[in-house]
Amino acid sequence: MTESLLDHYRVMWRIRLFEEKTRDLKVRGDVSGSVHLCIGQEAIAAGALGGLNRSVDVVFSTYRGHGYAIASGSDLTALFAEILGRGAGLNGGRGGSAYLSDPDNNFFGENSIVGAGAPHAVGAALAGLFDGSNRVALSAFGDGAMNQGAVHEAMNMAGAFGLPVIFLLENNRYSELTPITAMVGDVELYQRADSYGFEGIQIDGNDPTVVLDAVRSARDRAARGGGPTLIEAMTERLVGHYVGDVQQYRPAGEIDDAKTREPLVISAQKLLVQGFDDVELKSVETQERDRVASAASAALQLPFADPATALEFVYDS
Ligand SMILES: Cc1ncc(C[n+]2csc(CCOP(=O)(O)OP(=O)(O)O)c2C)c(N)n1
Ligand SMILES: [Mg+2]
Repeated sequence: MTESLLDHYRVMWRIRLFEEKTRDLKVRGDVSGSVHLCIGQEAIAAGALGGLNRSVDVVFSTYRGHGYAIASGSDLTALFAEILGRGAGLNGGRGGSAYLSDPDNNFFGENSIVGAGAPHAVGAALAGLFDGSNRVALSAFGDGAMNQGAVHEAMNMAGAFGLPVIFLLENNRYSELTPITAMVGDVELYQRADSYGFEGIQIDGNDPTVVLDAVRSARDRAARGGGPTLIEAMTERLVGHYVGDVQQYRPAGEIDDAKTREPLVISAQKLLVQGFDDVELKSVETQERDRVASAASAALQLPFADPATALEFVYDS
């Protein structure tokens, strides 16, 4: 269980350092395809997983989803190996950065098609009503995805059928290079839940405890037959949309300002108030740094996936 703030702090460092290492690997040319990092948004995945019933609930994320795999308990070496295209990767080197999945840990994966995870989550929740699992499905997606038809259809169906789904909106206020203010007439996105007939709330997505509490109560409601919830978690992306995005479109000072209230800063401040000291907090970071570094080194030693197997698992009708 990832429930105490110290647990969250550790998982958020693991995600942050994994992302920084992945960025380094991408920059030096070891990773094929585009890479979208969740630096600054770690509290959402870390907190959300703590609010679920991990033995039955299932999670769907976007291409910015390494944090969900890590918070779900995926093996770090297998994750790096997947991103590096190695045969021993989590998905045999076929998925890469944007299509990780780990069904053994109930992480049903990333998806590079904006908004495509939401109908999948609705399907998983609907199936759970028939297979006796009583699972709740969590679908995480961005503010830009709120304008996709698939997300509208998913929310409409979940509301109409009262399905056990948690729609977790990671609002970092940008869709690629476009601010949310340029894309919608009303930026209070959580209010859209009203029109689907279920509750919508807006929370601080940089505080893992707040995220955990919101997900846990949405989960309780869903499990009681109370239907879906839309949780709008406000956050900030501290890096570009993809590795290589130079971000000319961001106003001067915006990122520096965001760094004063980012998840690791907020949690460290709270832990100090709870009585932990700087040495204890630094040792969490150091342990996670060692863990991430050794996982990356181990993955880099592994052989690349065999191109001759590329068509395995591909459906041919
Ligand atoms: C259906 C579809 N349309 C467009 C794209 C191109 N695209 C990739 S990421 C992205 C931005 C999505 O923004 P948001 O939903 O806010 O998520 P964020 O990247 O901020 O996490 C877009 C438009 C895509 N991948 N899929
Ligand atoms: Mg966004």
